Amino acid sequence: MRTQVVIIGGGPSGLLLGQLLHTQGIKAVVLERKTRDYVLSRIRAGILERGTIALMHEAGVGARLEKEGYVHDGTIISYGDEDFTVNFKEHTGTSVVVYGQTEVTRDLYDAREAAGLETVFNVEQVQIHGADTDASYVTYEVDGAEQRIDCDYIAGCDGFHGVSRQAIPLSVRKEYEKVYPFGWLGILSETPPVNEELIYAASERGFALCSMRNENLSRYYIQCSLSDKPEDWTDEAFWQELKRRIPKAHADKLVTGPSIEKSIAPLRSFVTEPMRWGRLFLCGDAAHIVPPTGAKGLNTAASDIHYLYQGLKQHYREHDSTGLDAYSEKALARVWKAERFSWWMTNLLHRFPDQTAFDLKMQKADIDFLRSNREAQSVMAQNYIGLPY
Ligand code: FAS
Ligand code: PHB
Repeated sequence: MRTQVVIIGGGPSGLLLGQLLHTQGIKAVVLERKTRDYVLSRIRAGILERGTIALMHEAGVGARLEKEGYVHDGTIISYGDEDFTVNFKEHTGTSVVVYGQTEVTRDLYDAREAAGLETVFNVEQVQIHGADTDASYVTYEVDGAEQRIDCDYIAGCDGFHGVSRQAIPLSVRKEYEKVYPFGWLGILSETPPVNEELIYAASERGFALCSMRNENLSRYYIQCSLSDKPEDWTDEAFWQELKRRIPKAHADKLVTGPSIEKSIAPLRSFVTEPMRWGRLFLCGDAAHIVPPTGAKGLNTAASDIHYLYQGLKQHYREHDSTGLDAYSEKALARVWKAERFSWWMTNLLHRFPDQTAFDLKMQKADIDFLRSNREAQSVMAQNYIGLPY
């Protein structure tokens, strides 16, 4: 079999690229290790930047997002019992939209199936061959039978634990990593959100985040120890701890209920350079990871896809490969700014086990400066709504 682009990974990165390429008649096959339902069962990102929203429309899958997404003009930041609002729209003229990654992925799968585009599920033993030659191809197994797809290009959209990044030789690849000494315990509950907009809460007991998916589906997180397991936390224990970390005025309004999903995500900052090796292009979590504090994971995957899509479109339509040649440098320039913002928000709002009394004073001074300084709030707003592509 032969195609123009093999996309390894049927998460948001791979599906968005596949849909964008389809609008240009560029052929692509998506190889996914799991099933569609398994991919959709993952509860992950919740906030879409303006650039991601524009790409969803460009891919022809923005209708439900327009109808069901919740426009948020700003967010609350709290410290103990005090809180203040950072108004993105006031500072930038732009908002963000709350629309879960699950729904983004669902819309993309629905569109892919409606267009009759090929997705191979339950693939195993995916291997990349000849990426640094003019004869690249991918082999994989389905039901024990080996298959081969010859292709012009390979998009490695297979996430942090995929095979694509490993296909780049260690002599070529340089990795940067910071592992945070805590995780996020997240729950989903069929309860009304405690507040119309998000609450990012710093407290002496640690970080908490109040988010949502719709008017009767709330998403909450609390910073937890890396040694914690979801089963260590009863729902009641979670709710009590969340109430201790958010301002009393909000805690008193919190509607609790049974969790319908409970998971712990470790936090890390990670980047691999370069994001291209020959005919292989890394996109999204295959190339970089951010702590979810800045809501940048999914949105930075989207900007990678924008750059790669533009490069492939230019190559196939104009026989011009300058976009592809510039991909890694352009994508990394924006990736590192997202890494910085996510690292900054994580340091601003979380309790670190080795913080000294002086460190805590610096953290509090940082939050007080953000509260009282318009320019500081404008800088946060520009990063949160998404820096330009
Ligand atoms: P993904 O990991 O989503 O998708 C990769 C796909 O490749 C998967 O479907 C996988 O099954 C498949 N795959 C892997 N290996 C393969 C192989 N060898 N062959 C074929 N397929 C293979 N971001 C936020 O902005 N906010 C959040 O709150 C947030 N929470 C998160 C919580 C968790 C637990 C995790 C892990 C991430 C979270 N993220 C969050 C980040 C997340 O949203 C990612 O940025 C986003 O999923 C990136 O999408 P992809 O690059 O498509 O990678
Ligand atoms: C979410 O709703 O899951 C969410 C929102 C904002 C973040 C992280 C996660 O920064």
